[in-house]
Amino acid sequence: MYFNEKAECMTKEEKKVYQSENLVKVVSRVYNNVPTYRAKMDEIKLKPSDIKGIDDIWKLPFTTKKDLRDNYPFGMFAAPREEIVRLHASSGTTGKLTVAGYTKKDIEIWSEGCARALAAAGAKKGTIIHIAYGYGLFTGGLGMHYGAELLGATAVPVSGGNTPRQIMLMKDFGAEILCCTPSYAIFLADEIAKMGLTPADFNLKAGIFGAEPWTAEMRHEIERKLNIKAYDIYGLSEISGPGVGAECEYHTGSHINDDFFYPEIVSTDTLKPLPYGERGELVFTTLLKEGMPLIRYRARDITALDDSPCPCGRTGMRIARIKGRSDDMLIIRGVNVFPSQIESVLISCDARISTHYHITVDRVNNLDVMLIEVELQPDVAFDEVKAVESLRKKLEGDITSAIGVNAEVKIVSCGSVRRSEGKAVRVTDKRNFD
Ligand code: DLL
Repeated sequence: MYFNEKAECMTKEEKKVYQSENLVKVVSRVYNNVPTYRAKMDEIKLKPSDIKGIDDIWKLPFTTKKDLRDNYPFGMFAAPREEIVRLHASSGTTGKLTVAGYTKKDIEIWSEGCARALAAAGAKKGTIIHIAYGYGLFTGGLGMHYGAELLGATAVPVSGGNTPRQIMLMKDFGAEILCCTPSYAIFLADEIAKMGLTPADFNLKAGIFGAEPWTAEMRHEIERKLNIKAYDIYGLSEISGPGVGAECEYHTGSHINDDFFYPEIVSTDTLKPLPYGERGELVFTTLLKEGMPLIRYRARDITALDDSPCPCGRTGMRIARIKGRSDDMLIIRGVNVFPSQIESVLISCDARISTHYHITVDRVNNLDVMLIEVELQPDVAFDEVKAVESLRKKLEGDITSAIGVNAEVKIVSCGSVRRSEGKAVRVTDKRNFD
């Protein structure tokens, strides 16, 4: 089922014209309103009038998270401050967050992306949508919420946490579609089983899962345990949030809403565009956004593009399941975490703590767990058990409040964190997303 058949099934020719017209507009918008873009374009002597259509997109400079950080908080906005009706934010590489600002029209576009995803998973007017993505600065909850309302469905804004209450509400309200991270879906399914309930006690038909990488095996596990159809949804806050792309019933990859967000794949080495089918880094240009339009934003997600026809009739270019990232960002229980954020906490927490640390991420009982092993400074006595224990507790607390995810901290003796001769290897990720 489509939300907007005309847009979702535009012919390739129609789409090219539409994308070209909007690219020309957005380039002139950022050139005239965002000093960073003007400087980047002036530097390579590129004028907005050099961009005549979508085929010229490769001429434009890239945008990175660093640009957003350097312009924190509002320097990338291309609309007057008072036109911004919403702010969201996700983790940055340092203590500062990556900010996104939306005008009313941006919220409409984003909501439509989410409404398209919901409709593709079978939602329609009145469908009860249980939204267990977090509400707040994270885009998951509010994105799906606005999408559900735009569709005329019934949104249940449960947000994250309190699993027994989630299960009770899903059952009592007769939720038909579940929206949450795939790892939380498995956790929910296991808790449901522990409570002695079965899928027959629920009215669930489908789930829309994203915000973190997941595998075909996880899909099968969710589908089997909850007796639903599981759909992938992709997105990132810088570009809008969930609904940048989503799967249809054929599960042939996520259809990107490429009338809103133009995707490219570039080589991680040369940054040159790669042909369809080749794996590289995903790059997006927002074609319609007003608040914070981004040109050739490096999403850092590794995937490939597929423009072959899909039996569903949608013409949105598809991306293969995300296999990894070209930076060191980890996604732990749906929360983006950079090792550099953890390092900042270690440095600021207590002078007795060194910066020799190692992070191990694993999945235990279908939930992500993070262990941080850290050494004390060489001149600090390790044998005062009480002092070490209180330091450990303080670190755990500081990490939770800084990154929003619990970690187990282990204070280890000096020299026990493996040293590297080249770049320090800070992270071991034992989860397997292949
Ligand atoms: O995770 C938006 C979102 C919310 C998407 C709910 C889907 C559902 P950020 O917090 O900015 O935004 O994180 C964006 O998460 O660059 C990917 O690395 C990862 N990611 C998002 N969706 C998927 C997915 C939201 N379906 C970052 N598969 C992205 C794999 C995903 N990775």
